[in-house]
Amino acid sequence: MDKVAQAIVNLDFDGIQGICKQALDAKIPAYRIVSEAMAKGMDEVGKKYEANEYFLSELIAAGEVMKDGLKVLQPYLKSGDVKKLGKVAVGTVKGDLHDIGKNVVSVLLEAAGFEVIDLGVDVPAEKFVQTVKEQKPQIIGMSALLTITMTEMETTIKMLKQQGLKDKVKVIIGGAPITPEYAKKIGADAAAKDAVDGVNICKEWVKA
Ligand code: B1M
Repeated sequence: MDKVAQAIVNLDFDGIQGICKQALDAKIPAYRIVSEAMAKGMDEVGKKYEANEYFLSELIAAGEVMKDGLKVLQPYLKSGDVKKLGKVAVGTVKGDLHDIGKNVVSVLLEAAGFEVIDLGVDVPAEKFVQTVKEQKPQIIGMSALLTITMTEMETTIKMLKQQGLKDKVKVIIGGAPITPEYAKKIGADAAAKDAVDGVNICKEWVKA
C-alpha cells in the first residue's frame, strides 16, 4: 500500500501499474487500494504543492499516474451482474476542473453496485437539473475543490427547488472545502468527508 502511495508521489508512470498488480496479488482488495493508498498518495502530493515543493505540472502528472493505476484496478472493482442499487449522477461543479476525487467516488459507487452517470467536470446547475428530469437518478453527487466554486452547489439546489425536483432526489456534496455545516446551510442532504463515507451514505439512502 505504501508503494502505491509512493508511486503517485514520485510520479512513477512506469511503475504504477506493476505495483497495483503486486497489491492485487497480495490479496489487498482493489477498493482499499483506491480509497486508502491512492488517496494517501494524492494527499501527500497536495501537501507538497502547498509547501511549494511541487508545482502545477506535478499535480497534473500525479492525477494521470493515479488514472493509469485505476485502469488496472477497475476490473476488480466492478460489481458485475449484481442488481443495481440505484442511480447516482456525479459531477464536478461549474468552474471546477478537479476530477480525481470525483473519479474515486464514482469508481467506489460502481463497485458498491450503483449505476453511475458521470457528468464530468465544469458541470453547470442546468445540466444537473436536466439529468434529474431525463434520467431520474435517486441521488446527485456534486464535487467541488475550490472555495470559489462551492457556491455552485447552492445554485444547483436552488434550481432543483424552483423546478419542484428537490423532493425527488437526494443531494450529497463532497470535496476538500466541504463541511456538514455548509451542506446544511445550502440545503444539501449530506456532506461526505471522503469517498468511502459518501458511498456509505448513498447505500443508507437506497436502503431506507
Ligand atoms: Co488544484 N487546487 N487548482 N489542481 N489542487 C487545490 C484544490 C488547492 C487546495 C491547492 C492549494 O492551493 N493548496 C487550491 C484551492 C484553494 C481554494 O480554493 N481555497 C487549488 C487551486 C488554487 C487550483 C488552481 C486555481 C491553480 C491555478 O491554476 N493557479 C487550478 C484551478 C483549476 C479549476 O478547477 N478551474 C487548479 C488546478 C489543479 C490541477 C488541474 C493541476 C489538479 C487537478 C487534476 C485533476 O483533478 N484531474 C489539481 C490538484 C491535483 C489539486 C490538489 C493538490 C489535490 C486534489 C486532489 O485530487 N486530491 C488540491 C490540494 C489538496 O486538496 N490538498 C488542489 C485527491 C483527491 C482523492 O481528494 O479531491 O479531496 P479530493 O476528494 C476526496 C474527498 O474530498 C471526497 O472523496 C475523495 C476521496 O476520498 N470527495 C467526495 C470529493 N468529491 C466528492 C464527492 C462526493 C463524495 C466525496 O459525493 C459525490
